[in-house]
Amino acid sequence: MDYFLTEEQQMVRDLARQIAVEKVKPVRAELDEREEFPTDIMKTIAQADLFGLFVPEEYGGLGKGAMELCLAVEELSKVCLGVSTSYAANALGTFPLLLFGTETQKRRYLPDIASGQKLVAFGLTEANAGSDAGGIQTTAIRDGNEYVLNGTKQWITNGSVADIYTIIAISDKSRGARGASAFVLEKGMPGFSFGKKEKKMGIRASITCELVFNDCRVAMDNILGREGMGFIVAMKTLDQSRIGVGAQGVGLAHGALYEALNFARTRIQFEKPIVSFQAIQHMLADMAIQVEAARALVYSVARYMDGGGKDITKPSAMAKTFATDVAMKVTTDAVQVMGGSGYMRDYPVEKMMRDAKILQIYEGTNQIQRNVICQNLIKESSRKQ
Ligand code: COS
Repeated sequence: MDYFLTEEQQMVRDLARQIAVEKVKPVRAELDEREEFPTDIMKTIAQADLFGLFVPEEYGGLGKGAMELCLAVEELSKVCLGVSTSYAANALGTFPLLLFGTETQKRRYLPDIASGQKLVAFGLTEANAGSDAGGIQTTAIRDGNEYVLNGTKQWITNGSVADIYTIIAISDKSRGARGASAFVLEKGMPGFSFGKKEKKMGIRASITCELVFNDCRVAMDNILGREGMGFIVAMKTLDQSRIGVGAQGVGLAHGALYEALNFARTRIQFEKPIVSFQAIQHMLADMAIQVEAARALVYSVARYMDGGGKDITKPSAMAKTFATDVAMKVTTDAVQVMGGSGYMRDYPVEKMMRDAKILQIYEGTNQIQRNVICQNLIKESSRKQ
């Protein structure tokens, strides 16, 4: 398939592909085994300017859009979802600044993000606020010209390795989710520390940990948007970032398909390569159809977003849901095609299958995405009548 990428988009894709193949592939199994954050790979990505892809030029970035970010994420995901998560979480953490930051906040934080000198993390989830994002209990109580933060954020990607954090906390308890506000924080602020580091099923080259706030004082200047806008900041951030999760699904599924295909061409059973058996051929054909369908949807939504498409909530939820369900199915089928070998750690598909599961969970479970999609369908149809 030719998706008619521009010359610049092809360059972004080729650069990310080169990093994935030359730097990530040789160490992915070791990073997974040791649950190690890919510090050196992040430096290589920074040198290639890929952290600046989604940052406007006036703040030191390359000023590109969702399509370019998806291409970079897809290439990294073909090889290692843990590395691609460590990279893509920066975009998630940066969107609140891009969408709601003041000029001063943007000038202060974005150049270091664009250069990759500082990593970013987004803190919304808590022990009692996962799918029910409005149920957050971390508080940000106004005291003079400051807010005092107390509470714990859970399962935060890039927690502890990031320098900049965009955090959602409740500043007015009486208003529930509508009393939430968003803040930008920095590592090292008094009262801000890191808690439990999680041990995960997959994406083990990505760090996930708690953020703990204990009377952490944050200046009023660090609020993003206005007081009370925190829930909207979070929802609009997720609208932007979910397409990147879709791109992760496309890349991961593509990677698993080609691992299975290459294996099937050389594995001999009944004196023939197993790829000559129709049972295997049909599985591979179905995997290829799903990968291409997911890619077509993700690219078309990314182009809609870059073209100034107004309501991105439903399309980005659709792309995330479809592509990540495809990733789970295709990685599972890749293990099946490869049989006993697929189940062993000597081959990468068992890791790919473990990695795929998180895509159906993070940045909103696929059940929540379906709720969002249908609520928007209902809204649209009532508008048309
Ligand atoms: N853009 C702008 N505004 C939005 C919005 C969006 N995408 N989604 C919701 N809102 C607004 C609503 O319009 C509503 O505004 P009003 O108060 O003016 O009516 C407000 O936000 C509350 O919306 P809603 O009533 O739909 O909120 P719910 O508490 O029912 O929850 C879901 C909505 C479930 C969709 C939300 O909690 C969610 O996205 N959950 C998943 C969270 C998630 O992705 N977690 C992953 C952690 S980050 S890795």
